[in-house]
Amino acid sequence: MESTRKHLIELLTKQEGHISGQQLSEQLNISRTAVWKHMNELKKDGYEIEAVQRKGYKIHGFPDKISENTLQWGLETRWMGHQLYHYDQVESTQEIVHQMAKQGKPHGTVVVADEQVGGKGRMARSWDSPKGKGIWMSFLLKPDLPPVEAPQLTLLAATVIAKMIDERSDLEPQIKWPNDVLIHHKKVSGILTEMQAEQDTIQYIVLGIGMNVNQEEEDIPSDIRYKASSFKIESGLDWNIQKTIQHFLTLFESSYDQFIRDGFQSVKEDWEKYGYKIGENVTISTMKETWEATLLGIEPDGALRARRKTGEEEKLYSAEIHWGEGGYLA
Ligand code: BTX
Repeated sequence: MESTRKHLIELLTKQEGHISGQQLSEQLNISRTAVWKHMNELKKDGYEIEAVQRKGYKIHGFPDKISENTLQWGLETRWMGHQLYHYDQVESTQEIVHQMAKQGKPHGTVVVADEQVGGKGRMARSWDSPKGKGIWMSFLLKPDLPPVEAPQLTLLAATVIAKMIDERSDLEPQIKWPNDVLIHHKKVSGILTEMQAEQDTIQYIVLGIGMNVNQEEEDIPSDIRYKASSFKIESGLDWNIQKTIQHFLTLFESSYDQFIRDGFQSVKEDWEKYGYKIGENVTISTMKETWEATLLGIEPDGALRARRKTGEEEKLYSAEIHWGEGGYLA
């Protein structure tokens, strides 16, 4: 959001009574006409602002509606979401962030949409993203890491989502390797990490997060209802989407900074706290074979560690895991 508008909301919020156009114009160092124009923009975003002649302006209500303004107001991050864009409807927030990366937008740029009509999952799968019901968001990251370490960011994002759900509710989120967040065995969130790299350097990463927040049972497509759910269905409560996004961005920023500073170890510990079916038996399919295994955890580099019936331990970077009873196959 434009910093003037952010400052304007701050001034209106701090003021007990009315604040005059003159005072605002002086404090913001803009003309009174500019103050008036900003007020109109805020009203369009759903802020309830009263204007009384000779007294000035007073704020009565904050919008429910998500917008760049409402998302940035109260967002206390150092870099995450300082450039933040909101759209009512898009094909996919991933594509928008890819374009932004090419235009040279900075690390931490965030794009949020109310609805996606071409939401993408991994391997050309689709991601259902109904209007106003969830968080459909992608962001641009420019980490100074070798490309082989990029998948660790997917695990990091999953950990942050699980932590956020844990902090905001009584739910017990779990992470299904590598990238699904589950509640009561059902998928409530998915992550799509796309990378542009050149030999040994990551040019940029577009990290896409889908969170099913306020869908009711009937909002979930019937063919995936058996394996997909939402925070609302599982908690019985309506979630504030704006606050949930802000909470996520704040947690993500601090976990990301810690990861860049200290390496994957901190992520690994958190991940294992939420790891789904760790210690349990599953069936694993790789390109070569299908075998019975016990999931052991993740490796210091984020690979999945599993033990064969024969006792041999394996490190997996990509595999289909058949989760058996109570679980499902992506
Ligand atoms: P995935 O390939 O792990 O999961 C996709 C599969 O999950 C689908 O084939 C379907 O079975 C199921 N599915 C589809 N929609 C949903 C849903 N809303 N909830 C639960 N299960 C579903 C996961 O891919 C990665 C998803 C990333 C989505 C974000 S949203 C913002 C960004 N923009 C975009 O286009 N994608 C990302």
